[in-house]
Amino acid sequence: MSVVIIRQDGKIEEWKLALQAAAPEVDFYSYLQDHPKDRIEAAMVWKHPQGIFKEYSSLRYIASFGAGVDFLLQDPEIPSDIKITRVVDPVLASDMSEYVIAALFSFLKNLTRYRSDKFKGIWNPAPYLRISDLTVGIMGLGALGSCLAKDLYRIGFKVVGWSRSEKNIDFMECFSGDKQRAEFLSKTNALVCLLPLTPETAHILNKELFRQLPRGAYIINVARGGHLVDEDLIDMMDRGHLAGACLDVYHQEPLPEMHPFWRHPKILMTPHVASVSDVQAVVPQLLENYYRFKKGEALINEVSTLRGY
Ligand code: NDP
Ligand code: OXD
Repeated sequence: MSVVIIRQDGKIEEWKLALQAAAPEVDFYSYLQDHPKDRIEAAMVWKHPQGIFKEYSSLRYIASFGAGVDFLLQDPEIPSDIKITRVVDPVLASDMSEYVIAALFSFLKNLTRYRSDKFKGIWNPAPYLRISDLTVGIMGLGALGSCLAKDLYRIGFKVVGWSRSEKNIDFMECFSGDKQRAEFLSKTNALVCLLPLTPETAHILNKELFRQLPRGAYIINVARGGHLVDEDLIDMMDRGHLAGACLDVYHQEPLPEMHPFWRHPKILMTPHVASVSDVQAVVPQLLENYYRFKKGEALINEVSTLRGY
């Protein structure tokens, strides 16, 4: 069997070398090189060029190089019988926790504000918050959200969580479904979005939701840009209802130069780097699925195309 690697971020060679070294008997091709397209049965992919899968008539499964699969499920040209897998990895989860913890401390201690004051030569001490002042609300208690909840609890944060199905986690209060969302939000001072992007969760971070948070709440969106209504965030920060936001993901990436987020003083921004799949950590599970596929066994970390994640 031959595998094609498709990604447009200049990282194909790094992944190809690691995969080839770990499985010398398999033929791995970059989609940019000449390759026998009719023999390709598996594709390992991160944000593909639209329409590319039509070229692979023998394709049987697609592995996302990341945790998210929204870019695959949004592609109407992928036949419904193609299996799709994603990354579930403890390194990815702990990297995400570390990022969110950094963002929370930056909020508690006004670091975004002091950084911008520094460039203006302003000396302006402001009151700060403590861990005990915050309840962190996590939307999405899956592989990443549940790891974050544990890490925050260990540090001493109060944590609440919201998911689609009911959860029972001993150290935190859990809410589920649309009916319990308002109660979850009313208890949350720092909201972390770790939901998959699906038709149900698109634009979920909007004015109506922000109004249900206590005044002065902080938003951390590390899931997908499509969860957020950008103008609503700006409006609610400018009115003083929200204290600020840390954003890692955007509707369009890279974020267009003229987008108001770039210059907004209450927004801390990073370029989709909260948690990046680590080659050494992830190669074994990509190969595990390759061997399972060869043996006709069920794949691990397969997503439900019906559920959308
Ligand atoms: P999981 O699929 O493991 O978890 C998803 C969670 O969201 C589950 O708890 C699920 O509920 C919940 N959920 C899904 N739909 C709804 C809904 N309609 N209402 C309420 N809750 C819902 O995903 P991961 O934790 O692995 O990843 C989450 C997302 O993080 C990824 O999809 C990706 O977009 C993003 N990500 C971002 C990165 C970055 O660098 N910025 C890096 C890696 C991932 P239930 O438990 O009931 O199924
Ligand atoms: C992912 C991501 O989904 O990096 O893994 O966003």
